[in-house]
Amino acid sequence: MVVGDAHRVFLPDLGRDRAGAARFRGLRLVLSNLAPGGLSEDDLTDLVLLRLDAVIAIRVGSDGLPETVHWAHLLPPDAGDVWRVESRPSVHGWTEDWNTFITDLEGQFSASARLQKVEGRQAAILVGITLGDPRRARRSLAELERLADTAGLVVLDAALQRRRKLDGRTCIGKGKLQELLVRSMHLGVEVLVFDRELSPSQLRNIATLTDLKVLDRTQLILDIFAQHASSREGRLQVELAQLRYRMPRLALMPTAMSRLTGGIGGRGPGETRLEINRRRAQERLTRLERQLAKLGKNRATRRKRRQKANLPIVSIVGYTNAGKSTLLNRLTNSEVLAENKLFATLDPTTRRLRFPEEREIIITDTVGFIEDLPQTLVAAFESTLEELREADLLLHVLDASSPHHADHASAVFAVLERLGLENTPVMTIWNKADRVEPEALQMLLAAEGGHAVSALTGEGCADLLGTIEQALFRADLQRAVAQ
Ligand SMILES: Nc1nc2c(ncn2[C@@H]2O[C@H](COP(=O)(O)OP(=O)(O)OP(=O)(O)O)[C@@H](O)[C@H]2O)c(=O)[nH]1
Ligand SMILES: [Mg+2]
Repeated sequence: MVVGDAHRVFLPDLGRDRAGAARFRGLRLVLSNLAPGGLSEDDLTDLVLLRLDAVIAIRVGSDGLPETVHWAHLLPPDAGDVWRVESRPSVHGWTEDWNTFITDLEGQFSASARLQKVEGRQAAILVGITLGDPRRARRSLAELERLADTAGLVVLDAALQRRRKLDGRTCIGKGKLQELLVRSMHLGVEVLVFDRELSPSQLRNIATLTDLKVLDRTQLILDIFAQHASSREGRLQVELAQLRYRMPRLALMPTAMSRLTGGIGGRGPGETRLEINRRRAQERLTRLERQLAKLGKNRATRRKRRQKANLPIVSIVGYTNAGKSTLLNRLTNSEVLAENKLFATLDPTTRRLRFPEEREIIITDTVGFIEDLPQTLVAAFESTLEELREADLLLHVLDASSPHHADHASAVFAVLERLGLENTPVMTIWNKADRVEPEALQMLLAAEGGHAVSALTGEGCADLLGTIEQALFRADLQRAVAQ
């Protein structure tokens, strides 16, 4: 029982009982309505956001006696509408069996949710919000789907909202949020994934309003990194990035942390304890930074040794999934893990490559780049990426078969610039040539320059080696002449 005034009632926190994806709360909200008219906008919002069985407003006349009744309940997926509002002239003579009615309705919700269910994987809806170019937003959303899939989610729907400005509290508007919640009930979805980084308070507000697990693009990428990190340094780096992401959010999520942690978005490499409190988090952060600084020193020592050996260094860079590891394998006859997954490679791999005439070079493969690579990750991976500074030549691998290669290239150049590598020579490699029509490939090469190869079939790779050798040792020759 809650008492409000003629304008509004504040409902208490209803707890999280029964908050299964396709279930109602098991609560009906019965209001005495002093104002004329039926259900208000707020009443319908409560119906959706609180997943109430029904909202029932009984109009109270000036004599204090009950008059007309309006009530609303949610509708199953194929109904075409989100809710139905009904009314009758009086509370008396009401014979419907509410329990049967709600059980039936819930049955229809969970039947449609079950249809979509994939065993052992959490279902998600993707949410894109764009202020500008909807094409870019759609492409980014498609990429988010691949990220979600790599992280182990099943994507059942995606929504893109175009707005003039972001809603400070929840990023998207309240109406859209309601729509998403009903959709998630219809589909049995437990996770919303936002295609941008949410501020700590936005994250909290959306999670509190919807009772769904809320992830953003950054968390998803961090999660994939956490799953793929295998070296000690890589694991520490990911943990550092995760902690830096979570620290400002921990303060705002004292009780709701359970929704932030656990499952996807909450997996950490190694021994990360995600339920740690803020003080412990700060201690852990300091320790991680110290450990990483030490490992960074070792790395620098190794690098010096390599420099002493005076071997030229070639680093392979490029967008994630462009085929960098496959190319390294092809060029050096080795077997670095290459997979049709985003961020399959996290730890840099170094191989020696011997040309005829006893010329030797070092060739390294690194973590792939992506648009909007989270700042916390770039910072945490600094020592790994620092290796790129030693490179005499960068091989920029592009997926020639991707319709988005131009955008991928700009994302890669943006990261290279951020790392201060704009002066290192770059050789453009158009990979996956086997998947492109020869004429299209010719046009691409004529317009953009570079070398076409297929790391998979080996086509063009021998030529590429020759070009690399020339580029490196001709430079050597020039240096010798200059001295
Ligand atoms: N058709 C075709 N597929 C290729 C080629 N090169 C790589 N692939 C495939 O593309 C996918 C990604 O290859 P990887 O070598 O793992 O790509 P990567 O750039 O190292 O990716 P990350 O480490 O995840 O950033 C794999 O499924 C490869 O088999 C190619 O030349 N042709
Ligand atoms: Mg790789």
